[in-house]
Amino acid sequence: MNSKVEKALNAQIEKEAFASQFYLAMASWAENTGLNGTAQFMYAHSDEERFHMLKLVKFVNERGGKAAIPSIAKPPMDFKNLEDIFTRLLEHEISVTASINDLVGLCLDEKDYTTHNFIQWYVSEQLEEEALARSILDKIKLIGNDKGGMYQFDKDLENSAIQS
Ligand code: OFO
Repeated sequence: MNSKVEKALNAQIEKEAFASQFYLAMASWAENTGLNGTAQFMYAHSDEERFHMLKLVKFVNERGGKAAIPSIAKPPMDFKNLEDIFTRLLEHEISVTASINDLVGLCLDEKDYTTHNFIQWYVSEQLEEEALARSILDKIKLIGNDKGGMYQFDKDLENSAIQS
């Protein structure tokens, strides 16, 4: 496999692994804060990011490259509130989208059309994840400090985590 593309895919493996840990830290914080719906949502999201990482690991190995399993930086343990965690989630997804876009550019520069094709799945996934994070943040902003609204929001997230 093209060594520049292999290096970039390995960097992406690390980013997906960190995203998984980061959302796991958010899940744990939410669980300890009594926000069970948010916790379920974040546990599920953390699993998804691990799946994104595994998909890359398998692709690199199948294409004759060597997937590097990274050590992962410790994510924060404490968050301020719901708005804080979803703002951070959106910011993180935006940074992941930027690195996916860089990967697309690199594949084109290196004429690696197979990886280019593979990475399109991540392009669509990022689009969905950013849209979801934005719509959740909009709701949180609407609710403001209304406790009843917050309770309902958390319940709704629990249902969406169960369905997804
Ligand atoms: Fe949502 O980050 Fe993976 O791709």
